[in-house]
Parts: sequence; structure tokens; C-alpha cells
Amino acid sequence: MPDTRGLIDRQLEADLAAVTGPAHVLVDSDLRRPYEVDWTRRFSGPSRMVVRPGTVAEVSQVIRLLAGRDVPLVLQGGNTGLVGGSVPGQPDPGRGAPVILSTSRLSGLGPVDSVSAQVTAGAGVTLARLQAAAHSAGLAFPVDLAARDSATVGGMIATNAGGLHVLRYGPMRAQVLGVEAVLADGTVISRLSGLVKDNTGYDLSQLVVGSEGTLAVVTAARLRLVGEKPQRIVVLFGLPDTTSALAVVDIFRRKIDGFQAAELFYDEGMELVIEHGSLSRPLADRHPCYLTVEIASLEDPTPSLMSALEDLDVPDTATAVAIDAIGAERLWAYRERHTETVSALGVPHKLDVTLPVSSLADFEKEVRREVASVHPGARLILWGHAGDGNLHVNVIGPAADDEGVDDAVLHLVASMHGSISAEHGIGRAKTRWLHLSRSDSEIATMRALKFALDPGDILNPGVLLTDQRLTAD
Ligand code: 2HG
Ligand code: ZN
Repeated sequence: MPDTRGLIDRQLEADLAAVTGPAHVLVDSDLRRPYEVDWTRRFSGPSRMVVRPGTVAEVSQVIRLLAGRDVPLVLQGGNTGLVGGSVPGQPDPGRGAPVILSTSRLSGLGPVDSVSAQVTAGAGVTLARLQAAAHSAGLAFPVDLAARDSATVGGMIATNAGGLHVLRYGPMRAQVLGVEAVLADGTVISRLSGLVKDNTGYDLSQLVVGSEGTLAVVTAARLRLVGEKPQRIVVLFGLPDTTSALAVVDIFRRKIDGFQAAELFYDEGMELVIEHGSLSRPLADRHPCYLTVEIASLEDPTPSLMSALEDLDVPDTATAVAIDAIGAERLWAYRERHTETVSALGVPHKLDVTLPVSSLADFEKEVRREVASVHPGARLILWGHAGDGNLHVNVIGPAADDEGVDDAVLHLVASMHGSISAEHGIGRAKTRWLHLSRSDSEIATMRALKFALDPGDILNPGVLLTDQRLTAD
């Protein structure tokens, strides 16, 4: 029997190499392996090869080649998405394993246009590089997140990333003025002119934002920047409970103009981070709950901070304040190091959920009870973005493929009128539960859009929507 699959793959490798150059087609299993496992280590799957196109024209040719042979494609940016959306799942029995298209070489970064406060960035530009470019022009990029050194513009657009400053500037979607993207048949669409007002029909760029690589491959984007706010204060509060943290958020929202982050975590997370990072204790005592607040403005925010603190009527509160960059980084570490600390304990189940802010304190109690009853002995570490009602429920203990805790937590979220994904997306992790947050008619509309743009189900099959040998019904 001739090895047909092997022959087909060798031909594919040669054809892809003719487009990108052989150095950018990785076939060897050791070279492929890092692309096949997601950051959490919970999601992984085999690929045929990895291709790294360097231009939009190359992306288009690669997609045409793969679509013409019915070979599925998995898109990968910084691979920091946490829901398995950027790695292969189980191979499709009919079509075999996918090709991974890495956007890492689409790393062109245009000049910052300070008059319009905009910049054009390739999909492979990391968030940290984008932030540095904005900073050198006296501007700032409005989105910030802990994975800034690895997360890339393309992935952040595909997942509509949120992060630390959503309460002030909104998520990634709010920063995207237009994208350049390649459709499933290789067609390139481009809206990089940066026109703030452009009412000429469907906003195709915004359709692609948050579509998790299922509708198009983003290759570049025109992004909004904001004026840099150099006067920054970070306050770490030690508090009795979630309700007190929300009281701080409430007062700061009303009284402080440059209020831009309100990050919630708890004693168990603080203790783990201190131990894992060998950090000193930031406050004299332990507290059940912590809130990291950041204020940034043009003028010194101290007077409005003092006035907000005077209005705060929460007992048993302690604070540590940082007014310089080194102190701010030190205080931020207790919050930002949660993800890496939890991963050092094992392979986490990560449930990124939002609740109406008014239900967050009840949810915190309920989720502790629920996890303890479904998986006694599991370790639960909670943290999140208090201003957005967004909690990251991290559970260590259940096996990677044991979905009992996931199921219980997501049903609890739905019963409390929350969303099963706040900022990470559905990926492969949550497709089973999409119906908890989206109605049948919404899912049918999403499937119709997917079918219209990618009838062969080439782009990220198995991500976001399941059963994707789609029909238009
Ligand atoms: C964060 O806010 C990130 O720290 C990651 O969204 C959350 O690791 C997580 O569960
Ligand atoms: Zn987050």
C-alpha cells in the first residue's frame, strides 16, 4: 500500500515551502511540538506541519493551497489564549490533522501617527512592543494584560482580549479601527485607512474581532492610541470581603477621573504568589480579600484619591500605596503573578466568567460551595477584574479531561445571569456550553455567517462552534 497521506503531506510541504521558503515550514515533530500545546497544557493535538508566512500575500497563497486540498488550518498568535483556541484538537477522521499557521512573522509595526493617535500593527506584533512604540511617541495603547510579552495583536483581536484597563478604555474591540484579513478562499480584505467615521455598510473588521479565527486570518490592524497619563498611583487594599472591594470600586468610579484598574484576588492566591515568587508580604496582616487599584492621569491624582479614601466606609481595611514605577510594579506583582503561580501547581481548569457586578459577591460564595461539593479536595483560586464583574475561576485537582467542575461552574454562572466567557473566548474549552450564554437563534445566525464566509470549514474547525461540516440551517 503506498503511504498516500505521507505523499500528500510531502507535496504540501514542498508547495508551502515554495511560498514561504523552507525555513518556515516546520515538519519535524520536535519543532512542531511547542505549537501543538497551549499555555495551560490542558489542550493539545497533533498537526501535520507549521507554516509561518511573512506577508499578507503569503498568507493568502497558503490559505488557497490548503483550502484547495481541504486541509484544515489552526491559527496561532502568541498562544496565550488559555481556552485551546490556538492549538489543534483531535484530528478530523476524514481530513486528518490540521496545518498550524503561525502569525509570528507578520511583525511589521508602522510609525505612530501622533496627530490621529493611531498605529498600524502586524498580527505578530507583541503587546509589549506595541506599548513601547506608543510610549516613545508620548501615547499609550489602551489594552494591557499580564501576558504582554507574548500575546500578539492578531490573537488579541481574534479573541477580543480584555485585560486590566477595560473599565476605562473597553476591550480590544474598542481599539480596532480596521483590520486587514484573509478570508477562507484567500481573498484579502483591508480597512487600514484609520478613518474614525466611515459609515459605508457592514463593519467587516468588527465582525472579525472576537470571531476566534473562524471567519478570517487577521494579518494587520489599525489601532487607536490614547494620550499617555504619566501620573500613576497604585493602591493595594486588604479587605474583609468581596462586597467591600465592590464598595471601593463604586466610590472610585464616582470620584476619580483616571481610575483604570480594579483587580480582585483573595487570601489563597496572595499566599501562593508570595510563596511561589519568594515575595515579601505587602501588608502587615493577611486579609480575606485584596483589591489592586490603579489611577493614572495628567495631573497628580493624590487629592482625588484622598477624597475617595475619606468617603470609604469599610472596616478592617489596610492599604499599601505606590507612587513610582518600581513601587507600582512591586504591588502589581501580587496580582499579575497569579496565572504563572497556579500553573506551577498543576494543569488548571480555567473558567473565565462574568457576572452582573451586583451578583459578584454572591457568586464568589456560591462557586466556592459548588466546587467543594463537585470535587472535594480541589484547590480553587479566584481572581479577576472587579470593575467588569469578571472572575477567573481556576481549579486544580480534576484530571484535564474531567469536565465535572467546568459543567457545574458554568451552569451556576448561567443561573445567575452571567456569561460563560468574559474575555478569553470559547475556544475548544467551552463549545459544549455555548448554549448557556447564546440563544438557539443567535447560534444559528453565527453558523450562517461561518457558512457564508468559510463553507469548507477550513479556518479553526472545532473552535467556538461545533459540528462544523456546516449547513446554512
Ligand atoms: C488574567 O486576568 C488573565 O490574569 C488570565 O486573564 C486569567 O489565568 C487566568 O485564568
Ligand atoms: Zn483576565
